[in-house]
Amino acid sequence: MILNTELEYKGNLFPSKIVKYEKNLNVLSFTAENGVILEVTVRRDSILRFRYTTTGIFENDFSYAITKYASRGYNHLEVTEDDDNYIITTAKLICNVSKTDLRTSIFDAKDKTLICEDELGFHWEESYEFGGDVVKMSKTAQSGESYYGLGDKPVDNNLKGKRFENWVTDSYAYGRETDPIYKAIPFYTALHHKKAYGIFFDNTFRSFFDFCAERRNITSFWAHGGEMNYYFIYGPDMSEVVANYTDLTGKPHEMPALWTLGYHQCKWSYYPESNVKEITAKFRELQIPCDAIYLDIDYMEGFRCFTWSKEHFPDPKRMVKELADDGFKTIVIIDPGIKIDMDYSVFKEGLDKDYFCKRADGPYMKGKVWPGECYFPDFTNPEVRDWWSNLFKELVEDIGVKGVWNDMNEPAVMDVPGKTFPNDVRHDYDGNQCSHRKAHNVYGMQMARATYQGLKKFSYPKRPFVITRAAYSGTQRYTSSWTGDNVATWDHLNIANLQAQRMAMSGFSFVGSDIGGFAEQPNGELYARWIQLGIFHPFCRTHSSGDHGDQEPWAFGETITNVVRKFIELRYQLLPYLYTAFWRYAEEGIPILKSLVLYDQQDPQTYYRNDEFVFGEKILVCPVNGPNQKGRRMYIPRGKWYNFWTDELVTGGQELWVDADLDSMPIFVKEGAIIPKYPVQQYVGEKTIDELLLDVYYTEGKEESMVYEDATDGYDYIKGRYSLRSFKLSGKKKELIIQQHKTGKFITTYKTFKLNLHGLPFKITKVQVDNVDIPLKDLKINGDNTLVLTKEFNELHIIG
Ligand code: MIG
Repeated sequence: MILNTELEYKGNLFPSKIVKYEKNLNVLSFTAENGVILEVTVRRDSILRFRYTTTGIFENDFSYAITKYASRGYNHLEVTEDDDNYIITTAKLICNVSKTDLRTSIFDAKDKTLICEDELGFHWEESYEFGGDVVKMSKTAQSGESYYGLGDKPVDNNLKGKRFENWVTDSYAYGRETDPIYKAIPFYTALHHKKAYGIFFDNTFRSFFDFCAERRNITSFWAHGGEMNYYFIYGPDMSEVVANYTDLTGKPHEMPALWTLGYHQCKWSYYPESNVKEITAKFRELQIPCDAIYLDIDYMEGFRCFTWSKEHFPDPKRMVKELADDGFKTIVIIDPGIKIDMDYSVFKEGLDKDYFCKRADGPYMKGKVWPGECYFPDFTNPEVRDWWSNLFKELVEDIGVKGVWNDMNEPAVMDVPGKTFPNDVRHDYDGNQCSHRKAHNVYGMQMARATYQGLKKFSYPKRPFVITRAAYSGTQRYTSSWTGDNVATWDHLNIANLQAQRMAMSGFSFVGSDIGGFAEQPNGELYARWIQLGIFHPFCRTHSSGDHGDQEPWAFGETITNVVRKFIELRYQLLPYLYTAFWRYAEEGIPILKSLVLYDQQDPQTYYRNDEFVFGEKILVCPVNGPNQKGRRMYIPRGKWYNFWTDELVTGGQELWVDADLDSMPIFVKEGAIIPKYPVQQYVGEKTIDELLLDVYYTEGKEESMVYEDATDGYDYIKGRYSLRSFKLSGKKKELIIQQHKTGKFITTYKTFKLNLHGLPFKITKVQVDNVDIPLKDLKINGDNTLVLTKEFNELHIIG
C-alpha cells in the first residue's frame, strides 16, 4: 500500500563513478555505480555515438533517421586508461571518458586540440508527468564558437545566443520569432578555432537546444523523454561534417528527374480545369518556362484524398494528358486527414483494416481538418505505409499525376490547443509502440515516406517526386520540401534565403520557399527580387494563398514579367550545372547551397554573413533584399570572381558595392570555373540538346569543374548509364589548357561543345586538340570569345 502520495522531487541527477568497462568490437560500455550506462559506438574514425541509460537497460535501438546505407568502419581503435580517464583513440579523434562522472572531452587526434567537452555532461530529471526522464546534455562553449544548422529555423545563420525548440508545428505566417515551426532537425554544426564538428541528437521527443543563450559559455540540449542519444561528427571541415551527417541520415535515394528542377507554378487553388488550362496556356504564350502545375485541395471531392471533384475536374486523365502534351507535369496535394464517411472507400478500408490512430484509452483520434472530422492513418506502422503507398496506383499509373505534395502532415489539426494530436495518441513506431510524444516529430516524415513508396512504385520506370511540409532528420532520403506558409514581405525574402541555406547545411538541400510569399500579396518588385533568389534554390516554385490576388509571373505588368522570364530562363540554362550539384549532393552529401561560412571557414569574416551564398561549387549569389535598390553591398569570399553580367574580375575577402537594377542581381563566377549550360527550353525535354555551352572563366592557375548528365529520368544511370565529365583547367599567360576526363556509359545527344571564353587575356593564334593543330576556321571562332569543337577531346590547348 502506498502511504505517501507525495512524490519526491530529486532535481538534476548525475552519473556516478565508473565501476565496469566492457568492449565489444566497436561498442564500448561504461557502467556507473548508480546504474547509468554510457555506450560509445565508434561508427567511423570521425563519428562517435554516445548513448546513455539511467535504468541499466537500453530500449530497442531503433531510429527513423539513421539510414541502413550509412558508411561504417574505421581505421584505428584503441582504448587505454590513466588514473582519471578511459581514453578512446581513433584515426581522427581522441575521446576521454572521466572515471568519476562519465563526462567526456574530445580532441583532434592529429594536433591534440580540444574540440568539444562536457560541462555538466549527461544528467537527467525524472518526470512524473510522463513517467520517464527529461534527458539533458550540457557542453562548455569554446572561445569564439559559432553554431549553424538546425533545419528550418527562420533566423540569422549563426545561432549563437539563441534557444530553440523542435516540435513539428503548422505555422501559418510564421516570422523570425516563431519557434518551433514545421521541421525538427536536431543537428547543428559548431565552429571554433577554424575547426568544425557536428552534433546530431537523434531523439524524436520534443527537444531543445540552447547556444549560449541561458548561460554565456554553455551549449546544451535536452528532450522531454527518450534517450540521451547523440552522434558527434568531426570535420574539421564544415562541409565534411554536413556530408557525414547526410551520409548517416541518408542522401536522396535517387536523383530527381531533371524536370523537377525546372520552374513550378502553384496557387491555392487553380480550379476548375479551365482555370488550370488558362494558366498553363499563358506560360506558353508568354514563353515563360515552366515544368509543373499544382492542384491544391479544391481538386478533390469534398477534400477527400484520392478523389476528384466531378464538377471541376470531370475527366482528370484527359486533362493530365493534355497538360503533359504541353510539357506540364501535374502535381496534386494529399493531406493525412481521411474524412469520416462510410461511403468513402479510403476511409472504409482504413477503418476495416484498423489503420487509423487511436487515443490511449481506445477511441479513434478524431480531428478536424479541411474535410471536416477526420481519422488519421498511423504512418509509423509499416503495414499502413504499404497500404497508403498502394492508394496512389490510380492517381499515378492511370491518371498520370507526376508528383505528390504532402501538406498538413505535422500533423495539423484545426481548432484544438497545440494544433496537433493530443500527447496520448498511440503509434506503432515500427513495432516500438509509443505515444504521440515520441512519434509526433516523425509523423510527417513517415507520411512522406509512404507517399514516396507509392510514387516510386507507380511512376516506375520514371523517378518519383514528392514534396513535404513536415520533416525530421532523414526525410531528405525520400522527398523535397518547402518552407511553409511565409508572408509577402521583404524580410520573408531574407528568411527564405536563410531557411534554404540552413536546410542545406542540415543535410536537406532539395528545398525552396513559396516564391513571392504565401500570405498577402507582394508588389511586382518584391516578386521579381524573390524570383531572382528562388531560381537559385534547388526547389523553385511560386505559391500563394490566392486570396490576396494573383501571383503568376505576368500578374505585375510587363516590366516585371520580363524580369521574371529572364531569370527563369537563366534557371533553365543552368540546369546541367544544378543537376551536377545535385549529383554531388546525392553522391557525397555535399550541400547544394553553401553558406559563406561553410564555403570558407578559414575566413572569420564569413561567420556572421547571411545573405550571400554559393550555389553549387562555383557561383556566388546575393539577393537584393529591399525596395528601390540599384545594387547592394555584399561580402565577396576570398579568391577572384567574375561578375556574371560584366565579366569584371573582382578580388574577394572584402565587402563591395555591386550594381543591380531590378533586371539584375549580384551573381559572380569563381575564376577558373567551367559552367555548363543548356539552351532555354519552355520545359525539360522540349528541345534535343544539340550543343553543350561551356562558359569558361580564365584564371592564371588551376581549377576543376564537373558536368554530370544522364537520361534526365529513369534508373539507367544506376547501371552506369551516366556521363560524368571532369574538366581540369589550367591557365598560363599565353595559354589555356583544358583536360577532359569522361566516365560513364551514357552518350549525350550533342556532339559538340560551344566554349564561351571569359577573361581570356590573349588573342587566340592556335588551337590544338589532342596534340593536333585545328584550323581556326573549323572552330567557328567568333572573335576571341567562342569556339565550337568536338566533345570528344582529352586535351585542349588554346594558345595566344
Ligand atoms: O490550412 O492546402 O502550407 O501551401 O496551399 C492550409 C491549402 C492548408 C497549407 C499549406 C499551403 C496550402 C494550404 N495548406
